[in-house]
Amino acid sequence: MSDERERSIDQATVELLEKARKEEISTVFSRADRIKPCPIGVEDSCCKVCAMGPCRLPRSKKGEQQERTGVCGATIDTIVARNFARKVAAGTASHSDHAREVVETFLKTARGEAQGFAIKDEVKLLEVALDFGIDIEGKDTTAIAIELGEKALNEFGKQHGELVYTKKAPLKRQEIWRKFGVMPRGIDREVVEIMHRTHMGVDQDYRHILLQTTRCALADGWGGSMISTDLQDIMFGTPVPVLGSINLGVLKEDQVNVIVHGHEPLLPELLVVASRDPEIKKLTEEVGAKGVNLAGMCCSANEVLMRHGIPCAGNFLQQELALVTGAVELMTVDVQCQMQGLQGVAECFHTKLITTSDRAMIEGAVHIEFHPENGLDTAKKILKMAIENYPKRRHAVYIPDHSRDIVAGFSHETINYLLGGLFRASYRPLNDNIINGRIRGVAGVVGCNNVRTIHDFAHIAMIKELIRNDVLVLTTGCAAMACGKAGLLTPEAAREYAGSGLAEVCEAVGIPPVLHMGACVDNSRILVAATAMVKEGGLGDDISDLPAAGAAPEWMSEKALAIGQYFVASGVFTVFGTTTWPTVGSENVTRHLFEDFEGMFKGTWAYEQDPVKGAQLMIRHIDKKRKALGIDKARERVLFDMAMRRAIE
Ligand code: SF4
Ligand code: MSK
Repeated sequence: MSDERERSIDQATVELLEKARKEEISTVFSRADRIKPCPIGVEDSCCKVCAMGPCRLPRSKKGEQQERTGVCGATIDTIVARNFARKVAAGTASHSDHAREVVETFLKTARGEAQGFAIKDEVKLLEVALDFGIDIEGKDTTAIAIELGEKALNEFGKQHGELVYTKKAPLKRQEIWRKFGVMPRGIDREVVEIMHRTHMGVDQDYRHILLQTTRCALADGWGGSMISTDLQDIMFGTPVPVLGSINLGVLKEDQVNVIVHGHEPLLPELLVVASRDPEIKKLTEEVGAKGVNLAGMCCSANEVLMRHGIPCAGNFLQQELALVTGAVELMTVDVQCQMQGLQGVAECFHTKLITTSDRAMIEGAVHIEFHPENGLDTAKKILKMAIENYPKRRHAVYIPDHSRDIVAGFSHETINYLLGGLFRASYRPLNDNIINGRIRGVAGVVGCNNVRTIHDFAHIAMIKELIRNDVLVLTTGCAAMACGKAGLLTPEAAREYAGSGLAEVCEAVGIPPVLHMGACVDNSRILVAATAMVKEGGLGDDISDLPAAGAAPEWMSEKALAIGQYFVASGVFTVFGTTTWPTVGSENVTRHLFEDFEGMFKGTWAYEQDPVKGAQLMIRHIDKKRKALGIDKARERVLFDMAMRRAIE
């Protein structure tokens, strides 16, 4: 493997990569050295949808004209658009199937059939019930929750009409969606329709395919993801800022280490409860451990971090390395972003890998299925297994001494409250600070890690450039964790890294310049926050008018493409990074997404490998929007005298 220090900017990762190399343990990093990306696949110029192919249609290296059609006559534009559409469908399906599981558990909770779950946030229950048009007058919590659960479940199989949550978007945005025929009808229907349209010999006009791709992505952002976030908040509590810690140094040599990995916070919530059970504590003492140390990985980590302050062991590229410490007794995985390579690493140690979803098994792993009806019993069973495994550690443990304190859990509701105060919760102060220029704009920087680039580097380089230029950053997923490890998720980071205007506001309110808003499905919180800014007034009448931009500089998953597509369709300028953009095989498709979409949806894609240049593209876009709003002059006048400082305090 190439020098470990070139693979990550995170020292804990580098140290464990060195350990893995010395002990000849296969990881995603070593496998990436062995397997080079396919040059045709990388530009998606390959069609495999029928058995007359696969048809490979790479771009000519010398640029000469050549016929680029498959055996059936499908053009390269159709092929590339079909491939892109299928990726967005897979991403939408993933977020939305997660949401379905949440809704079904929510319904069981409301009916008293789920063990260990409860309706924790009744205020949010009422708010969401009203969004769904439920008459709450004279009904108790149980009745409202059951009705809400049934209506939410209906969103998946609905065949006609419009998804309920699309009504939350600014009116102008809804009109745009209707005008282009991309208003999502039902979540499952939009995914199924992509699979049909991209079957051999169906939809063969790339513009038409990309419209359905957009409708499907909107069913994710304003459907599956938003439902998931809201019902999780009602069941587990709407996040408020909590103190936590992050990085592999959160593992404890003298404790039973259990890592929750994946995306659905259902079992992880119960593991938190079970870990505090006296019986579990007693068993832990009996094996000579000082306690059960629950830690999170990937988006499950974000979920339990922001609701319980459970430490976060790391992000996507650190999942195998957590096991390389030799300190992990047990790791649970449910769905999404869990590498099959985990089992190979687990077998090098005493670690037990437990698959818990009926939709996902890994060969060699132990399967203990989670069902809400006996969820707490399952959680205890899993913890007991971990405790029994503690005395079986057979290697010297090496836990890198790297972890950081962070503040996480900024929901839309919290931002509203923190900036506006308990009795006048509103986005007014945020909008005012954007209008007066202290805050230049807002950026959502989200998404994964990708082993084809330096771990965490692009996230941090981009975000530092943004906050240095007074752009407030909202972050989720693995990007949020990268920020935590780099020390950007503390209020003190404002003074150290932010421009003077942003730092003034952050210090006055006591918030970090980068706000951790949760897991991948919680990108819906960013949509809600953007809509709240529009509704507050003074920054235009659509999301596309806001001085705002989005980015996923280290994306890797199909879910990231679905997220990007719904951000673009919601009017956001969205920059993706890493080594390539998946539609480069077709100039027409790429031009349509990168240029034509701006005219249609007032939001567009951009691709930039260099994260600092990517940040500068976002800042240019933000400045363009400030100019259009007529607030560009404000920034020039901002000089932070004492009177202004007092005014924001
Ligand atoms: Fe080739 Fe057409 Fe079949 Fe695709 S659908 S594999 S382009 S023949
Ligand atoms: S976990 S989708 S690697 S953000 Fe949501 Fe991280 Fe990307 Fe998975």
